[in-house]
Amino acid sequence: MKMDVLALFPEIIAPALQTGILRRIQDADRFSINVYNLRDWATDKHKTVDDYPYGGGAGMILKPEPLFAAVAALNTESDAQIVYLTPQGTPLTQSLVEALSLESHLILICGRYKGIDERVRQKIVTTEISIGDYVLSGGEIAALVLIDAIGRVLPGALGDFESAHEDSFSQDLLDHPHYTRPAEYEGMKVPEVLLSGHHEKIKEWRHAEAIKRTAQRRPDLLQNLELTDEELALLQTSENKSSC
Ligand code: 6GU
Repeated sequence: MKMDVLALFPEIIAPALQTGILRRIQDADRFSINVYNLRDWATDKHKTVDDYPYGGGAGMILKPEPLFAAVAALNTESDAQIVYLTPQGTPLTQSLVEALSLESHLILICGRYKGIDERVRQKIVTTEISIGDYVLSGGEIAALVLIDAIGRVLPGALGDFESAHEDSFSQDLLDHPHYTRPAEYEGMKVPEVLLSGHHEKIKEWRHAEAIKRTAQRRPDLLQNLELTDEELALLQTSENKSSC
């Protein structure tokens, strides 16, 4: 996967790329990422990248020329998906992350101010993505969220291939509780089943806890699932318990 990022504040993004999994997959040549300052494609001596909105109003708009020039310079194979990070985009989900992780080349455009000239969207942007229903001061942090989420599902990112597919959301359920030593801490005990060594029972317990937790915290997620009779019975029991 090759990724190019266009930003007005590349320094927000660059340091995070030198840490953890993102560092490791770049070193392993699984992921090649470059962050560019959009000002490098400004054409005047003041390096102007924004201008006033036609029709008036508050806030500045990113000019079309630097964005068109930057994307033309970076999309050398003409095969890149051009992703614009904006609160108006498609909400980011794990399945969108996985779909994007299969692309060979992504160019991310981080907005600032009031956004970008509409003609850039019409002509070159292929995907618009939002990371949630709140407003950030710019797209850089959203880009970093997307980069991190994609990076960790790339082949070779996780030591244990399974762990990416076992975690929260990969099966549309929240994660089950986790415990480590000691087996008892200030009177609070680790559930017996986890100490039993009985792998089948542990798996069942974890699945049951994941279902209960999802029902309590994110019932909306369960609506996309077809629950088995056993799972439904489990929810019935835990509803009765929590209403006592
Ligand atoms: Cl992608 N950009 C900005 N500026 N704010 C956001 C966002 C993106 N996603 C959620 N809020």
